[in-house]
Amino acid sequence: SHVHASIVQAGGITISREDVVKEDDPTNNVPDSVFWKLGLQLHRRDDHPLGILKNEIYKFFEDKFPGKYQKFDDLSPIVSVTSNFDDVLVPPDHVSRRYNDTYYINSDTVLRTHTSAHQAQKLREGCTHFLVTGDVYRRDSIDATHYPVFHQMEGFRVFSPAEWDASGMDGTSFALQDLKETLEGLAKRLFGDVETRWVDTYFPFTNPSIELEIFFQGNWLEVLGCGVTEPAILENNGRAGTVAWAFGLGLERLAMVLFDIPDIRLFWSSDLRFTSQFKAGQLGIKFKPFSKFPPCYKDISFWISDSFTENNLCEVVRGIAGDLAEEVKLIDSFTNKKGMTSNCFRIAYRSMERSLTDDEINNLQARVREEVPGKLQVTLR
Ligand code: FA5
Ligand code: MG
Repeated sequence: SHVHASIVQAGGITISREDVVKEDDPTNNVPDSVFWKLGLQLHRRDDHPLGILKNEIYKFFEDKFPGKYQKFDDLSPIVSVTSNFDDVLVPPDHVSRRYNDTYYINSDTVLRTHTSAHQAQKLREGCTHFLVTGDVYRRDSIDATHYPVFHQMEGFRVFSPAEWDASGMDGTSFALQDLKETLEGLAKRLFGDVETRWVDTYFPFTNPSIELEIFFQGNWLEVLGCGVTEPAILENNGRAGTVAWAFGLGLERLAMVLFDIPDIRLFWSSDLRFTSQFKAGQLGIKFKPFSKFPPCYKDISFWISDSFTENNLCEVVRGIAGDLAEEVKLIDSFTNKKGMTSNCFRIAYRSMERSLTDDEINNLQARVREEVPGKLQVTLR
């Protein structure tokens, strides 16, 4: 149903479908549906919730440190494995590198899985204070808060020894304190008086590493990861002897809270009932859902093989149903006496914009049943 020519513009370059989707290349796992997202750059639309949020965060840093932070929001999402993983010290055997989790164009090139992919390059270019915003890509499950494409903003700040010496603190404690203050200030600016908490975590590229959670509608929601940059990253990229902090925040997560957006698929909607509710520069808007259309559930059961993964199933379902697939959920699993394991998945089909017909859903489910055995090496029951 695509009427455009098969090229997109992103990161100041023209990307053609042939460069990104290679169905007969086993080192490539990018589906057509993901290629079409490459040039959309939702974060660069001033009247889109993600663009409104990005601009507000820019303003926070501009007010606090006028002219200090360099801002980048048009770097190509196609990056080397080196930039995405090695440069930020992700170990060679780390799970995030697997074909099951990352979109590979070939064995050396990926769709960035986080904006941290640009840290080393920006340091080498001499940047010391910068914000990098962009679309990021991950193979993942399907539900209201997960989508294979989402958006992050990376923040990075380098301190020279003179800055922490004067405080009487060591460099790491000084950077950590500044990082926390900065991000608590940002949360206050975006949400007013909210309850926040810091949770210890692990990232290969920071130590210590922490996550910020916001108490929202009765739950703690993780909105960003951050920490004090591993010295090796600074040493390898021309900044030996300095200390830095870095953060990566999830724009959809923050925007869902800010604007009351209930489903992550809505960010991609071109339905005027969605897009017309947001205005450039206006943060106080609450999204009014148009009537919620009923979901339709279809189950599929099959005997799995060792190579089966839920992410691969989700990719097949997305490839066929696109954004009509709301959720894919394992509802039953058992192993028989012969050691064969059967899984039953429940697929929820629902449009955000209209009612689906029985025919339409039956047709989608029939295509899922047709493609699943061949693509996933499983046997339907
Ligand atoms: C990272 O991606 C790190 N690069 C963040 C970072 C940068 C840490 C710099 C330290 C220094 P993580 O995978 O947790 O971390 O993602 C960061 C944020 O992106 C999350 O807190 C969340 O807000 C958002 N996020 C992660 N996965 C998803 C998803 N599937 N859908 C929507 N938002 C997501
Ligand atoms: Mg996390």
